[in-house]
Amino acid sequence: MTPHLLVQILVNLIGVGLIGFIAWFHWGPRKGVKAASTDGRQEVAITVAGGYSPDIVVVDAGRPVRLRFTRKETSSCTERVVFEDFDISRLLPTNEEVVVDLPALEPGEYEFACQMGMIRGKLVAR
Ligand SMILES: [Cu+2]
Repeated sequence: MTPHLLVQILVNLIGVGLIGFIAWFHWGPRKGVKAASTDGRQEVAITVAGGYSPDIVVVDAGRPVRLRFTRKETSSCTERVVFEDFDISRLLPTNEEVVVDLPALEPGEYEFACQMGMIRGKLVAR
């Protein structure tokens, strides 16, 4: 085996590894972010910029939830966040924190999205 061939094999292996990493990064299992607890209420801050970050929020079922949205962009796409399950629709002015309080949740998944439903996130209550 010539050193040249060895380098080629190495380069190919790195390439395959990178592809694997990218696939895992985009499509691999996502755990979501657990809401922090402060005196009985669970809170999580969500940044809105081309998407919701985090876009999966894990909360305890049976306790009220407070979400703090801050939209860091001016794109009209995300100017509203809609929680269909709760009949909640809030305007998110750029760089202003908007608090969304939700009642204690039954275990399950609750989606939120921009008004056109293009950008999505979800609450997972356990
Ligand atoms: Cu949108």
